[in-house]
Amino acid sequence: MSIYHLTPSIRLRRTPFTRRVSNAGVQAYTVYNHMLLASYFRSVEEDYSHLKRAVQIWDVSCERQVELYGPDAAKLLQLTTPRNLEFMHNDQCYYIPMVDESGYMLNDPVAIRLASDRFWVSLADSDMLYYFKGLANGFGLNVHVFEPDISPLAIQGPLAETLISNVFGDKIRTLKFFRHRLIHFQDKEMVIARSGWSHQGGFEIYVEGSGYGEPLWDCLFEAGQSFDVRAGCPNNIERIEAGLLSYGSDITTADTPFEAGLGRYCDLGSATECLATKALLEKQSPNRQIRPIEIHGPPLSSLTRHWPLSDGLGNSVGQVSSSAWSPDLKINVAIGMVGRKSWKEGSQLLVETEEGSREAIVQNSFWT
Ligand code: THG
Repeated sequence: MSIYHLTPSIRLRRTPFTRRVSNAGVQAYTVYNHMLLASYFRSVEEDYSHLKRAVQIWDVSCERQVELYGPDAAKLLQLTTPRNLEFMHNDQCYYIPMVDESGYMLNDPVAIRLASDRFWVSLADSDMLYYFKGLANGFGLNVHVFEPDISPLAIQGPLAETLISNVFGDKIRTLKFFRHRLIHFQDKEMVIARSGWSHQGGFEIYVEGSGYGEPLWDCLFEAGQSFDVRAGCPNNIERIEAGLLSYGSDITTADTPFEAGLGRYCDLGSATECLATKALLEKQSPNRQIRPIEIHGPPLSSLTRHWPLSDGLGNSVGQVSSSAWSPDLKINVAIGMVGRKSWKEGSQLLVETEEGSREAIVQNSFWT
């Protein structure tokens, strides 16, 4: 891939942590929700090993929030997702497939319920603010839809809980996965959730405004010194091992939640208010689905276009959308969309990479 330089402008929004990320030695960025997101600090491999043994602080401000606030907030959100929100608690987060009226994926955000009439939708990489505004207006709903000034900061890694309890007290250890509560930092209340885009454990703090970004960052680094805390970012190797899907890469508007392997988040019997429920009833047995794939041979470089998958007879059976060399597993781990005839565990396929043809084996489950 060529190296490009970025021309700064107001459109390329800063975050409350931009200066700290830059001083921490970020080496490459990707673009996410029209913002910069660090993609590695030392190397993807070094960041990976560190993430799996210590604790990292991630500026994930690009996980933009859409706030839905008002009597029809829950109704509006339910229009967009086949996951039943009826029994969601006010301290709960849900990973939700978000779909259009035909059941095609528009986003796969984390929804945070703050009150019975108030949600944040913590977006993956697509512009859902306008979609929500359109639906709210079209349906004449009584709800405010806007982008609040919230910048998530993730604390991820096996030592994340130790670090967070050192700063905010031992009680935080009782916070359950995908639950949130309020913490106090200086004179400010902040929402903290046990969540994050890794399988190493950790938290996300939803930082409001820009005034507390650097003090909070500095406080976490001071407290984490003895745990070898480092600046980090979502790690492509770790997230493929964990099977965390990336919207825009592994899932697009061409896919249904069932094809994306997110059928467990579809409650078609109860989420009847979702615009796509009827359409999805017809799409429950897809002809292709996301699969973990091991690619044989030496480390492959990152993919810059889809890698076609074929069976032994030369028939096209799908494509690989993400791939990385796993230093721990010593294999190339990958995510692909695979046709029904070829998707069973152990299925031997051929993948066409930039570095030639390789043998690829469909796995039963992701690696963590
Ligand atoms: N945190 C927050 N916002 C986000 C992300 C996040 N927005 C963008 C992106 N990540 C959205 N995508 C995902 C994908 C997977 C998960 C979270 C967000 C995730 N999945 C759990 C898993 O697969 O193990 C399961 C969650 C569940 O079952 O409820 O965590 O990371 N704020």
